[in-house]
Amino acid sequence: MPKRFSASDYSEGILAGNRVRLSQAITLVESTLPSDQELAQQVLDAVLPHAGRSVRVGITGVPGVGKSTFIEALGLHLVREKGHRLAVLAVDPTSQRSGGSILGDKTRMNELAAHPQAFIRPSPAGRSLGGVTRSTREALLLCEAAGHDVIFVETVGVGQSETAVHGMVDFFLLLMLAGAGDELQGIKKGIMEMADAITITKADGGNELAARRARAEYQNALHLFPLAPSKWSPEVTISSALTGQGVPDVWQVLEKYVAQTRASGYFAQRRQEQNLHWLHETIRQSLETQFYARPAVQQQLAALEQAVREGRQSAFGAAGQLLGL
Ligand SMILES: Nc1nc2c(ncn2[C@@H]2O[C@H](COP(=O)(O)OP(=O)(O)OP(=O)(O)O)[C@@H](O)[C@H]2O)c(=O)[nH]1
Ligand SMILES: [Mg+2]
Repeated sequence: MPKRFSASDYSEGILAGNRVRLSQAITLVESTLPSDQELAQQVLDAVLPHAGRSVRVGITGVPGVGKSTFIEALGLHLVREKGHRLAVLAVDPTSQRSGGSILGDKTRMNELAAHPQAFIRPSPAGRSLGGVTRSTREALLLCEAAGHDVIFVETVGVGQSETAVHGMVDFFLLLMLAGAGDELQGIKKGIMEMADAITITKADGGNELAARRARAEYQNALHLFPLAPSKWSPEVTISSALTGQGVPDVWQVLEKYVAQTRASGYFAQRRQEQNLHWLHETIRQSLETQFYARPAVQQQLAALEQAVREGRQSAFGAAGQLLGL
């Protein structure tokens, strides 16, 4: 039985930069036990005034595009050259792999994982998108309170998790491969529209020319999208995580974005909107959980489902009956 810490044990440890306590607190926010959740909320409330001072970056792209290798290269640049403190989190609700994608990938992030200014945390395994999104967002706040001033949130660019990640970050980076059609890359137009920057990966060896061509194509394609509320025109770069070429350029684009949107007020406004969205999302989720946990609902749900399936009762009527319980 692990020792049970108090809320202030956690919050003081986190604020002092204690990585073990940070990890334990993230485990706490990932827990679905009501007693853990209560404690987790106390910890979050205690550290919240110290959170928020970071740049939050979403990173997405189809499996194999080179996300892990790129995060290792850019991450090392940030901690070594720029003196940043980086945290890498993941939203990977589909992962059945032990501990999620990042852990299986740690071989690709060896040096970064071992760096004292970097903190890497895999996606909680076996949870719904809503559950993973909530705990990742809370983990992000804990990392900020621990002094991490750059947060990467990685997700695999194939499903709905991009929208969830987009809703918790300041800047959204899409990794693409040259020489493969969009269909091949499984990237939907909606995901391209969310991107503040695209980098064409693996621009090395015989691939460089194709990468330059792809860059021009994507830049043109992005110009066709209406200007985003940020008033920022997304930029396309090419990079190789293998040689390191073009990797710092991606960070320069981000710094330009942050400077521009901070000056315009959009940066702060977007965070406020995200907080509000999160308030309503939390209410919606807890109402739903409470509803399905009611004994009367649990007793009658199956029978009403059956009635709706067989057309004996309308969905609307059955829902009304359950909600009235
Ligand atoms: N030539 C070249 N190969 C690269 C580069 N970056 C990654 N790769 C290779 O591409 C493959 C996939 O890289 P990962 O970093 O694991 O890709 P990923 O997007 O994290 O993949 P998932 O975790 O499965 O979603 C590996 O074999 C890498 O060695 C690069 O810049 N140049
Ligand atoms: Mg990976």
